[in-house]
Amino acid sequence: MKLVFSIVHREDAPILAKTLSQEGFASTSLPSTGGFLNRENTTLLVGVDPEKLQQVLSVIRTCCHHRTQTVPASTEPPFYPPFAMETVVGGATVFVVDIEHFERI
Ligand code: 2BA
Repeated sequence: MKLVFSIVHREDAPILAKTLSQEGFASTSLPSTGGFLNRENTTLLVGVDPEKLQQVLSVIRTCCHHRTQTVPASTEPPFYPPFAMETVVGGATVFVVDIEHFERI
């Protein structure tokens, strides 16, 4: 089994979870926060058989979109620039790991 961690925009998370469910995939949504922008996002966990991994990735590609977000200006080093600027966020940041053991108890 594989475990897909997918960090997505909050606005994309509900339709992603719904579409995954409609296609027969279970998922768990966790509230999360990006370390750079310090904005809330959502991390979806999806346990999936290896042969269905590409189907899950395809759903993520379909449901998650790029957005341009403003990085606020700050005088506090080292994180933000001294002037506001824009950065592109998403569609999704995806990590796939091998699961050694899985069971439902
Ligand atoms: P944030 O950390 O808030 O990052 C939001 C966006 O800011 C990133 O979009 C990227 O375009 C930009 N960014 C991030 N760190 C930067 C830096 N040090 N300098 C300049 N620009 C920077 P995405 O790459 O699409 O990432 C979206 C969210 O996915 C991230 O939100 C974070 O929550 C997660 N993420 C991305 N890469 C990750 C990684 N290697 N490990 C863990 N989480 C990650």
